[in-house]
Amino acid sequence: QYATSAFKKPIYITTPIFYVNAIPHIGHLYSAVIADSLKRYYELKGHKVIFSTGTDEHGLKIKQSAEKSKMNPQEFCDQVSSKFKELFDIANISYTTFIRTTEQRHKDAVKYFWKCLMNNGFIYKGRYKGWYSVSDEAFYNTSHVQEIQNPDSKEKLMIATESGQSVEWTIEENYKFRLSEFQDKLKSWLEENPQVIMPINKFNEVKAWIDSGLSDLSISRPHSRLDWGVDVPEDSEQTVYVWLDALINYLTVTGFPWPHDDMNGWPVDIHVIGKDILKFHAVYWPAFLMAANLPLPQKILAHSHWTMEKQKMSKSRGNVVDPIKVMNDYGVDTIRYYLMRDGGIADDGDYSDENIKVRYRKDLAGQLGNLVSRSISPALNPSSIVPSAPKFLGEIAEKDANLYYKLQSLPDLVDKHFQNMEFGKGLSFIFDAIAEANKYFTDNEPWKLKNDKNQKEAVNNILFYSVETVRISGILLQPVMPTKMSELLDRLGIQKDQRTWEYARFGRGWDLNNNHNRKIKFHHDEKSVLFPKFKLT
Ligand code: ME8
Repeated sequence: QYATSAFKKPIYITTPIFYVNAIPHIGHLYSAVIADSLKRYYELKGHKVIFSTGTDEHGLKIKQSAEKSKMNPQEFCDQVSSKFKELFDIANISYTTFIRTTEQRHKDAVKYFWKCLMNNGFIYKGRYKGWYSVSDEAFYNTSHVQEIQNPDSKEKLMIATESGQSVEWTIEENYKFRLSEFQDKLKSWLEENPQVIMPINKFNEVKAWIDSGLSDLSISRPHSRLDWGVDVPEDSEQTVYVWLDALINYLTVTGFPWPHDDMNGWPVDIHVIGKDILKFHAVYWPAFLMAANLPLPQKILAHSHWTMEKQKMSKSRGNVVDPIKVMNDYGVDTIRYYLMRDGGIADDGDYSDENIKVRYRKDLAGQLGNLVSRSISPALNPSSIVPSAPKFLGEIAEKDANLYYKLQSLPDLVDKHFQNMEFGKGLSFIFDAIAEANKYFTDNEPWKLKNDKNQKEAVNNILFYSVETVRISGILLQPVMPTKMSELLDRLGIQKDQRTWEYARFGRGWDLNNNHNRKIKFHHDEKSVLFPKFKLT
């Protein structure tokens, strides 16, 4: 029913579009780094990729934030949106589109989509009586709110149980979407696509929501309450609900409504989102798309959150990490690596400066950096030429076997874990191989053999295995650490067109038959060490 077309469509990856009510923090960067790493990974595997990110600029929350800053909403949005762009540029987030919901092309797409839902009979005028949270921009049933004592005063306060945000009692006329009609269709969608929501604990949550029953959803708000948004077509008394508006960004990016048959990359292959917005993406969004007769996303990756000393990061607690500052302190690729290695996919990850330092000291400088220095060390290899490849095409010597088999299986292993969105695990296999190569180097003691002419081949063999580990790891780590790995592969003299995933296979990088090896261009002075020991001691 929702089959994709036969031609090879580009892979389409998205991040959430971020609210501009506050400046970006490390959690926002996390979603973007996951999506960017996936984008680069698919590119290395030869796909064309559309990668969108951007900012969510409508709604009461934004309007109120602008008022607090004494700015007009558009100027306020321009200012904060540019902060996200700046962050993503610094972090090397290689988006192909940065979408803002205040752009005209987006407003047009929202209106068109609304008309599709209307024409297909899924919208009616109704009345909403219930709770609304401005902070979540979400409607809540009475069964999803609770009364608490305000910690700052003695007053009672109503909050949404799920998010802990305050809610207010709301009675208003608005348009409703017939969500209740989609319960069975959503159920079969999940049954037929058991991998569509990852990880599995999030899939189960969605299933439970759907099983517990779905009521119709308000999808507009009276203009008198909300005027910062897109007008409902043919009814300027109503403004489109900010979540419907926001979700449509994913269509806008592809040029929806498509003027030709070509859907321009639609549907989305991977929506990267945080667990806080799972219901919007995995229940409401597929239902909206079904109602508009459009193909559904192939995968929704709902990652967990970063906490700080096990506490939720929040501005009021003052435990929010400034991503630009930490990239300044530790380096862009260090932070990208840390986020991907230790970030929570199924369970929350606890952010700690100490752990960043340990990752840097042990993995990046201690293992990878060390292996690079050893492999290209002028002391062992004064010619700076990649040593002759060993005759591994025949029999593998016993002392080489461990490392050889590790390297040989590494690309597929990493591939498997990236496909399963287990980035931390994928990365751990790469660093296991690097650690194995360091151990191999130490055990074989090439520095003891280097002056013995009869041992030249043995030394070359050790150096070859070390360089080959660096080359393979360098290729596989590119999605996560693009700048550092580009520098690393430059040092090894690996041509740009030989850095794709298929070149990560053992022995692929060198012209083995000709014995014609590449010149390593390296500068082995302290200043150009890949992961210098500086400041992090
Ligand atoms: O929800 N840890 O925008 P938003 C990890 N505009 N990721 C986190 C995080 C944390 N502590 N905090 C936030 C919105 N995130 C809507 C989205 S999409 C059509 C509209 C990430 O600015 C995570 O991806 O509140 C979360 O889903 C997103 O930021 C929420 O960003």
